[in-house]
Amino acid sequence: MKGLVIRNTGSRYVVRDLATGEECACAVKGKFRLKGIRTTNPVAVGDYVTVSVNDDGTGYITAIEPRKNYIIRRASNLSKESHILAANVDVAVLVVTLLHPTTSTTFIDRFLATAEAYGVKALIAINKIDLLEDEEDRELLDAVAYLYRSIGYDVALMSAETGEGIEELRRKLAGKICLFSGNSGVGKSTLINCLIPGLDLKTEEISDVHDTGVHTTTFSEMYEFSEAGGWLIDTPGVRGFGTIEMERHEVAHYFPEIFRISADCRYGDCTHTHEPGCAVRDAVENSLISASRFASYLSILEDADEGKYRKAF
Ligand SMILES: Nc1nc2c(ncn2[C@@H]2O[C@H](COP(=O)(O)OP(=O)(O)OP(=O)(O)O)[C@@H](O)[C@H]2O)c(=O)[nH]1
Ligand SMILES: [Mg+2]
Ligand SMILES: [Zn+2]
Repeated sequence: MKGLVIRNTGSRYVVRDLATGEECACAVKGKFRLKGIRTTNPVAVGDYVTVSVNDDGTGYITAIEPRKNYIIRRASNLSKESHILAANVDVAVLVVTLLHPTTSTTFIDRFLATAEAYGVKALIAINKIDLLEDEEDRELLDAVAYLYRSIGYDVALMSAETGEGIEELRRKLAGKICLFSGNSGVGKSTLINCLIPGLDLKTEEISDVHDTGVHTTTFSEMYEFSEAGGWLIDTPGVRGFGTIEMERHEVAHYFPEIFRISADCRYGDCTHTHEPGCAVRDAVENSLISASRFASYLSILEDADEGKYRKAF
């Protein structure tokens, strides 16, 4: 049977038969590995697979179709193991909130850099705008939206609570396979419930004490969004976003605005940290590149250094 992996819990997978629409509980048979990367899950939600069905209706995944793309997250910066969030994604929707909880710019930038590295289009979905009542909060919203739009990212503003911006989001995602990712409590499952009436995914109020989500969604699952082939993938909230190992000189490639300006650096292999004649650091000083973006760039560069350190000792 040929099917689509729609759910992944630990080493168990649910595969939807593409011909009949029936679901089959599967395990993986044999070894599937991504070249050079250790992953916690060899098969991911969004994979097209071949299943050998047993007499009792369960099955074994025996082959994976070549992936159009996939997006990977390291469990933490020090972890060697990576987790494939999803495969064959058209849009990676990063759900962020400015308040309750507050998504850090480092988190946003690490996610965007990873999407760039894998060639996956990203959409920044700023949710819970109903909570931004003060003028100061509204100004912050404008500034964040302006920053990422000026780099070239698509930014959508919305409130799952009031419904504002939901129809626009629906239009942007129509007919596409969409991965929803972000910190716990930003409203990923709530948004998917808004977009697919009747779905009723579990959602939970964030913690008053910590002002963070309580990790309500515990596994990845994709839900049919429209008959035109649209799917929405809900995933568990993540704390940090460990990027995959990148070479030092590669990191700037995944920050489009830094990459564009780096053409004017004196040295072709400039890392924009200490070299003379660095156009990027000039641009940061003159506020042509945002200080928060540059800080995120440096934080990923540090990870790259750590990798080298580990390898050398
Ligand atoms: N005020 C307001 N609250 C919202 C909005 N969207 C979601 N919430 C609330 O935020 C809380 C967390 O929402 P969830 O959908 O469970 O968040 P999640 O991102 O799926 O969290 P995890 O599954 O833990 O990763 C719930 O109490 C929602 O009702 C919004 O636009 N405005
Ligand atoms: Mg959830
Ligand atoms: Zn430079």
